[in-house]
Amino acid sequence: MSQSDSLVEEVIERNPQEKHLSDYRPSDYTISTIDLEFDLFDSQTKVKAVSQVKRVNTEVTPLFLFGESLTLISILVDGVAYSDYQLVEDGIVINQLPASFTLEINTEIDPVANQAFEGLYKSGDAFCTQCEAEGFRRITYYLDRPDILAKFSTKVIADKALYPYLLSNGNQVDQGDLENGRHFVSWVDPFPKPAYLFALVAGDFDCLEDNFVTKSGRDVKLALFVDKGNLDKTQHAMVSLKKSMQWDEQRFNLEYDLDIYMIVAVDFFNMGAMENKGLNVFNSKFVLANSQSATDQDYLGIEAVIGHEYFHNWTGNRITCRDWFQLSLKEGLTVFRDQEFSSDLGSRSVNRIANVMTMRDHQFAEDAGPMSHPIRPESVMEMNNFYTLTVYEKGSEVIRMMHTLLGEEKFQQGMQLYVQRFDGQAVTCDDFVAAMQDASGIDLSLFKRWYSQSGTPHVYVTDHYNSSNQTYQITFKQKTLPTADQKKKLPLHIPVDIELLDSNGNAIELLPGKTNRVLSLTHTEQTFVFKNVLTKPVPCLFRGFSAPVKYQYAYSDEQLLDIMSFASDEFSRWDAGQTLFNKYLVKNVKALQNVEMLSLPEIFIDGFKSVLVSEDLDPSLVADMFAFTSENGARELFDVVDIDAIHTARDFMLQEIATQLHELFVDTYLHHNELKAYQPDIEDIAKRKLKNSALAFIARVDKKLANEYVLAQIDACNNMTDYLGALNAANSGLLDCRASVMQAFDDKWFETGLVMDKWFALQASMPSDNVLQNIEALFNHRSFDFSNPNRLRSLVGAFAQNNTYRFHNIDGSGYAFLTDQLIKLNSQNPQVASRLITPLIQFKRLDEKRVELIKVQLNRLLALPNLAVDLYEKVTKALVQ
Ligand code: B3K
Ligand code: ZN
Repeated sequence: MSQSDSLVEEVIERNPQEKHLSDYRPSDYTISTIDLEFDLFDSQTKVKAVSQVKRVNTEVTPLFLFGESLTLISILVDGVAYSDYQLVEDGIVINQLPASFTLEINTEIDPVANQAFEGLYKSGDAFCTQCEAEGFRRITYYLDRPDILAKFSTKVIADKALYPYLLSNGNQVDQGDLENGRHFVSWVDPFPKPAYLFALVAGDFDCLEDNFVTKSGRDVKLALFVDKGNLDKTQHAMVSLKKSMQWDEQRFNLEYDLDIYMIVAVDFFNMGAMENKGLNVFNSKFVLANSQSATDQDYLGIEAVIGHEYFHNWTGNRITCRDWFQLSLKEGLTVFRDQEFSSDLGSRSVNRIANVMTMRDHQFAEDAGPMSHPIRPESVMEMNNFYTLTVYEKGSEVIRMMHTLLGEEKFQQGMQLYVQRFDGQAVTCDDFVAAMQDASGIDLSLFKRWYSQSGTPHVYVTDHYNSSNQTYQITFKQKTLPTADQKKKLPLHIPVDIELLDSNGNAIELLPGKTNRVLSLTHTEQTFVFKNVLTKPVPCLFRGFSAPVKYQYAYSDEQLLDIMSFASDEFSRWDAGQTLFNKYLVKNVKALQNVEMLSLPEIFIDGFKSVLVSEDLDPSLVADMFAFTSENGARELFDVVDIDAIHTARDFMLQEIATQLHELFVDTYLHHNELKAYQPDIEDIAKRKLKNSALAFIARVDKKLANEYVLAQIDACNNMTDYLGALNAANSGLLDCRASVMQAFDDKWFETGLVMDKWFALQASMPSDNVLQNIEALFNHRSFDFSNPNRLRSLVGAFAQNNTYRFHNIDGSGYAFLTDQLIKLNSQNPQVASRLITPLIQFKRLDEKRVELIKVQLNRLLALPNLAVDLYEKVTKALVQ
């Protein structure tokens, strides 16, 4: 046993225990109402919480309430001071309580000292809260668990001049002036809710107001609060909110339920946004946009996140989770809903491709790494560590598979039944599946394994065509490899949406009037036979990515080109292009390892040439066809990951494509480079996307021409997408103008942190050996702020996550750099640290040297005397994997 191994064991022994799904017990006590009063001061905020509490059992058991970083002032039971309690490490135990009583707890908290941004904290000059998952316990002692649903009322008191707006959940019921320049506002939320949905905001804002009339005719007030001076960046968010409200009525028959819906944008926020009842708090990144400051992708991201949080009002708030292991009940479902929203409003294929890229580039790695867990995890140390791609994105894929198996109509019947049965309750994933099964009559018992089994299934496909009896036989074998958390794997219910192309590229009719069919793969091995197939067909497999699996079929280049040209599903066309690219990537990596020549055949180039010249393909799809598997995604293609060979082979292929199609890229660029008023609509977004993709390819080959184009584009452009597109080409192509255009951007935008995030991310992704020195110098940049999570993600996160080759530099400098930042962040904001560590823990298939270098860094973290549980959970799992 090495020294580092023994350190792991020692630390594991003295550290926090995991909580298990199987240990769930209903609470001994319930709380029907809680009346909160906040007297807001920077460092000494007073919180008074008065709850109506009932014991469920006859036996007198102590009441344990969670609490963290609180100063207790007093406890009263039925109005009388109470002293039979003990303060313990993570809360308070109150003894000898009656069966039903009024509990008053007075505490004091320090919002300014709260740099973890969980509980009540200050973002700039405003007070705001973040309670999910377990932040409410940093506000007062409480039964802070999602199955305790209570009616909340909140009175907020603060200085009137500094905090003219005092907001909380529900409807405003009272307000007034107090002594010493203070004032109060009172709110009542009529819907019982768990504490994680509580919110409070106090500040001075600009406010955009609007209204929405629901389909039953109720008038809802909409209010969007932003930092002063930002009103010109709120229009798109408001329009997105109204579209979300309308879409949920039309597609899911779900209507908003309060008289007011508020969104507040703050600059200091650990994630994207939070769906607090009636009072969403958003990272300003997902609210603020105008043509000058935001890219097309920002516009789309805002629409999606506004939709996501709004959709939570039903899937999350009205019906919530029984316990945190059920997180995917609300998150997987709500991601599915926001993906459908974006697809209905924009291009379905382009949205699908983006979602699948996230799965392949990141979720597959998580599922194969030390943090592997099913979408409904079975054990958790720090809940914040489970807001993962698996719970969210794979969770959404699981809902999507049910949608594929049931069809839209039955799926919607399932949703209606789910809402009818469980409105106002805290329920489980099993409850959701039962509603789907009962409403549709479709047996989902085997399907439910997706909730309890982790890992990405591999599906191996072979086929046989018998010309004498014109039958086509296709065989699927499924296998899920053991994962860090789970050794034994069972076969899953995998829907395979399939289409067969005949020798002319026409889709064969598989069901009356239909050219596709969804096969249900439920066994380890299964064969399906198609009759009356006149010639050997080309199978289009997993159309629309019908299941989150890795599949393999020995496609010839010609077959892949057929799919690229003729598949009826645009996703399949894109996917065939990816498969073709991956095939040659694997070949070239092997060639490098065997010291052989690299190559890319003519048929490959010709195939992509026809994509580029095609007049009927959506330009956005064309751009995606040229967005080839990233270095992260490529790692999934190998059992042993050779970082250098993947980088070199991939770069060779991109260079080859750029060189051989250079003139066409120039034509494409010029063709789409129109000067017109900026509109973030799908047609224009698509054109800009393809144009800027072409520009980056041009920058690989003709530096002089690219330099000209970049300067001209910056000079002429009237929007951030084109500005950034030009900057990206200058940066990735290391063009002569790079330094000057980066400096000009900095001079123009240095006061706007959100815009500078794009610049920091470009700096972090610079393909140059001195990128790390550059990044280190940027810590002193006038726009950088280490305490702001957005800045950190843009600089440190973008480097570690996207600049794969440099992050994994064999001298170990990338690993040491990231670890230095994590050590600084550990005590300040462990949640953000725990997100940034991801690329450092997914090392299992790397070469020995890199594995050793990474382990040294992980052991540095483990040796910290105050290592936060967030990091502890990941570091220990990584070291024992
Ligand atoms: N529910 C929140 C995420 C909370 C994360 C807590 N660490 C946002 C969302 O998924 O909509
Ligand atoms: Zn969510």
